[in-house]
Amino acid sequence: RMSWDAYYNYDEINAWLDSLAADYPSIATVTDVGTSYEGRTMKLLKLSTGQAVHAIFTDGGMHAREWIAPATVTYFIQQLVAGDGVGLLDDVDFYFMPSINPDGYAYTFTEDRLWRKTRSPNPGSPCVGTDPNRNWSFHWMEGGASDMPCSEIYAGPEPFSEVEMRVVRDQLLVLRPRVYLTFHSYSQLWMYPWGYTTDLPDNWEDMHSLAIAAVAALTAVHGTQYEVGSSSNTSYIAAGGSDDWALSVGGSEYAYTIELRDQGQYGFELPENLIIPTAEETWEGFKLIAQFIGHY
Ligand code: 0X9
Ligand code: ZN
Repeated sequence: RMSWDAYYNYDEINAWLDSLAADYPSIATVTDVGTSYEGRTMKLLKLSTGQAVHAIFTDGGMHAREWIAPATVTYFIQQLVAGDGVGLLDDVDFYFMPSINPDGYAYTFTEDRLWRKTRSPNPGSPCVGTDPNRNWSFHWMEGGASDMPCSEIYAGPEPFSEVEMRVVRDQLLVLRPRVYLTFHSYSQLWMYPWGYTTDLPDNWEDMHSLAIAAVAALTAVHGTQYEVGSSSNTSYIAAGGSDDWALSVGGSEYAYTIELRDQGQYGFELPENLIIPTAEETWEGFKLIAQFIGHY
């Protein structure tokens, strides 16, 4: 029903998630876990055989215009239910939320293709929206974030002001996944914390070496090059990101922000014929992480 030769809107993604629970009842469970500011239902998909010890939580679409992220995350889901995971589901429970900024994502289909933020109004300002990846509480507003509502990196009036990020946070607090993956675009970067400082986390070497292995698997598919490093060292300081929160407050052992294709030729407007090449190479990196977690 989804074909990955086109981008799908929010309602289509939600309908597809529901269809998985019906088509694969022995492994797929879909739960409504919240409602966006404008009233859209947010769904969590769990893929599990009931045997696994470890969990990987994967989200996409935090930034509305980064369409390749939900497309890639839904491709992972398709591969897993279609059996390309070969044994992966026995070792790892997978949790997916492919499009965690529903109002922003919908807005990019109807009003403004390059919208980034949420769609909640800012009292006293004509500008709408908060940057969801500046809105998490760990070292909130300490760098690379703005307190001005018209900014593209507006952190919000307080941590977790955005209901959509509270919904994701609350799932992470319950599930406490060993691995947290958040898919963005673009730049071809496989990044780990911290974003709020150029200091490195205690276990950065483990995160670094696993990322190197994932990128090697990715690159082997089509030759696409990725850079690996902490987000502040590979790109810029930005506090209030979900990855920093997941590694610290959320208790995940591995937290990655992956910036998918490309390197700026098309940027956020990656053509539909590049969805499959992007998704299939990233799937190899994703699988490597899952296999590692399943065995160690
Ligand atoms: O700035 C961001 O939120 C991410 N880049 S994007 O172009 N997709 O907007 C990078 C976030 C990296 N992680 C942290 N800074 N914590
Ligand atoms: Zn982003």
